[in-house]
Amino acid sequence: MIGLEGASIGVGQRTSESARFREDVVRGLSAPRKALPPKWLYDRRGSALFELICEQPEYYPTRTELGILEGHADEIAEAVGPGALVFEPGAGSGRKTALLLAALDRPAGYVPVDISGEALLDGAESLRRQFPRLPVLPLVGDFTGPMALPLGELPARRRVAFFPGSTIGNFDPPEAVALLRRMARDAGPGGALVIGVDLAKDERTLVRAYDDARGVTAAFDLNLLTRMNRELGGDFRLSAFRHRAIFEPDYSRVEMHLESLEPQIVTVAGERFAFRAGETIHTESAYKWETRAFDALALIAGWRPERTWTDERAWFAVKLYTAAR
Ligand code: AVJ
Repeated sequence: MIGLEGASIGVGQRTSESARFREDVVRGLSAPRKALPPKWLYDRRGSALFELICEQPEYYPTRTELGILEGHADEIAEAVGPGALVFEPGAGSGRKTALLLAALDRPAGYVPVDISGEALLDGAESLRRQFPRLPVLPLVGDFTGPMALPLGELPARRRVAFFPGSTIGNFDPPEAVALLRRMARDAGPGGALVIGVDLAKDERTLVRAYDDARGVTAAFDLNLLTRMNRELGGDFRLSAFRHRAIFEPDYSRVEMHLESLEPQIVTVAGERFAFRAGETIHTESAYKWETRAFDALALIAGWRPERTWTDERAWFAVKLYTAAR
């Protein structure tokens, strides 16, 4: 249980977050192709840098999705129906959620879930101020792992998973299916899913979105080295690495990498790891879906496609699914 000043509920997890971080780092840096799960990018500073990324001119997803949610809030609310309990795995600042909650007819409650306790509580606080009569129950925990959401405690006409931001794009398809399936189980019979999905588009636009001119995304990526130094006694020199974003057409995904600029040995988590010059740590994938391909993925996970809302360039989609019995 990770309770924060009694303001949130922890979701029983066997190992502490720091032990999980250590495990992931040792496993990820020992692999022939070094990689780390992207969730570790989001410590307090990482979450703040991500908010700043969302304001960069090159990072179109946030702006585009907000536009879709604003432009179609009434239709989305109509399709979701009255008395819905909204739960949000990986809840962020709450701006998108506020748009949805404001449009919904008498929502039964809101349950944000996030690994970053501070960011979660800030977001929950802001929503409580905006919707003083709405029950808001933040849960600190890693939604990518097994966790029991106490949703049964809040009676509702319907449970709705809200998963905006194209966070689903950070998961390889098998993991994405597993995650969507878990959301279907949590939403239960008659449940719904409102999900933001970033769509495939030209490579230049995609790569620039993950390598902005001001270097905010680079700082966000490199912050993972700072975090390993601080939390796992690492000795990464930030000047010996650089951020890179590449598009992998075979996987239709953008990849973020931290590239070692020289041959070097780094100590972290009490172990030594050798890097060749040019060797990278793969820190994140962001899949860019075709809307029909994503529907097929969702179907495998137990979700039937109902509606798709998109922008005029068809760069981003907000999609509504209902639980397929
Ligand atoms: C929060 C997962 C949507 O993949 O676009 C932004 C994270 N990483 N820039 C994304 C991110 C680099 C972002 N998501």
